[in-house]
Amino acid sequence: SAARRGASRRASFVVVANRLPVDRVENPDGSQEWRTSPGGLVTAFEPVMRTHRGAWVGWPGSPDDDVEPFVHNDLQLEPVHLSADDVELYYEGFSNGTLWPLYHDVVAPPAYHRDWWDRYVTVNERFAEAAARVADDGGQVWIQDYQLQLVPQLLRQLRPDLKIGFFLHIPFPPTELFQQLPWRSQILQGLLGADLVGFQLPGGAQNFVRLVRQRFSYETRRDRIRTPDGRTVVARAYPIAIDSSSMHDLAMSEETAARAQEIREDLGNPTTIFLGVDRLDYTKGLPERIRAFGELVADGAVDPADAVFLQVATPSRERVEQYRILRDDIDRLVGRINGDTGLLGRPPIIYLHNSYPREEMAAMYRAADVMVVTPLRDGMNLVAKEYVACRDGDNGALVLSEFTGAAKELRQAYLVNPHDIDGLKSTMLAAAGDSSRNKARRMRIMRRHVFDHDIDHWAGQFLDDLGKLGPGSDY
Ligand code: ADQ
Repeated sequence: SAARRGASRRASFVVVANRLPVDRVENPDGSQEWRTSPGGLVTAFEPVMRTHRGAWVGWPGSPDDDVEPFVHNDLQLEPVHLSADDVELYYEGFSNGTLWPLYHDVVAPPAYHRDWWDRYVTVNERFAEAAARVADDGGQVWIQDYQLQLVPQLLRQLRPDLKIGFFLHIPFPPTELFQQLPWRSQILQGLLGADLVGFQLPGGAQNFVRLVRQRFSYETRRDRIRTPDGRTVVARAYPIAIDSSSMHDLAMSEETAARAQEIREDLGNPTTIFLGVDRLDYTKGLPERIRAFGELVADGAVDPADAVFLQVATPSRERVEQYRILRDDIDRLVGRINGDTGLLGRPPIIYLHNSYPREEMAAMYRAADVMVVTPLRDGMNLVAKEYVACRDGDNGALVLSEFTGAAKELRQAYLVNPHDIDGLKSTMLAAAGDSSRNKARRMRIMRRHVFDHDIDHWAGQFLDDLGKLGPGSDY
């Protein structure tokens, strides 16, 4: 069968990520098939996967599910099995209950449990073994994100011939916070197994190098670390990007234009549509943003007959306690504001707790006059870049938190401190009320940046650098 053939093939380029880039979908007749998941990573790797023989190692997405290796759209998929216990301890526990809040500046308290950590080690070993099986001699392996920080070292022990890259999608925290972690040395050693460790921002790379110097006294020079076994590890920033032109083309289609018009009408043709789009996560600053907008309406600074806030939130990590509490808080807050200040048929906040296809997202971006992106901490934030890519001409305005990676690139956004409710209020008003000339000037510069630095550029930079490092190089 195709699955068997897939299993015997070794690949010269391997991506290792918590999730495979496919979802299992059920057809109306009850049969099942795999469909490529929406999202940037698959598209980012597509050009590389086409020129190399590519494989992807990851979890298929449901616990206790035995899936054989298979080939999907020319990409070889290597499923890693996770039991219900693994999901609870490694994924919901250590990854999302310990690392996620710790790495996001402890905006929620991280929990430290030894059984979570033990399972994180076991599952990382499983991913490393799968990658070691599938990678061809001297191949390149690119490991993704905070769930798999031990894989670089584990894989190097199994396969010293490989070039190993790692990219962290979330912030790497200040050294003082990282030091809280009872397993700090193990995590640093895990990452040091890579030849190239990529971060969203130079600050993250610097934090990592400083920690390695402090804890292990390894020799470091700028972005390079010498390990005792004589290797060089490079730590550098690669700000992640989007597929800007395909996002733009989608937004400019006739269908999307018509749908954007329909959305405006459904919202009662207000003068100003404010839009928020986030995964429902406590790092995204949703309550602060909603409270600020509610106050603007209560103050009379914003007239609900004339303006609306559309907040779209994707359901996320719903089995983790902190996420359930957040969801209830937001439900209550939105209900309170709409109840107190809404007019008949004109609630000031429209809140949708749902996930939408790319076409619908593009139409919302196109319909929005002010995009409000105000996380308390965010590695990059792709929503900000997607909004800019969806502009038709130089209209629209982006309100952007200083504490996102994107704020380092999109300097012409209306930057804001998301903890400052008065600042949020005045910045949202300023963005909505600015002259079209000012808005156009800002948007033009941001558009140029988003188109010049797209996802191909991102993957290309990382893989070019990785190609120069590792076994056999004299870098
Ligand atoms: P996330 O925390 O998930 O990503 P973000 O970068 O904003 O955050 O990406 C979210 C993606 O989901 C966007 O592409 C967006 O369009 C989509 N999305 C959001 N809500 C949606 C909805 N209701 N329906 C459909 N799609 C929706 C992590 C890090 C970020 C980093 C990325 C990539 O936390 O900081 O930018 O990885 O590295």
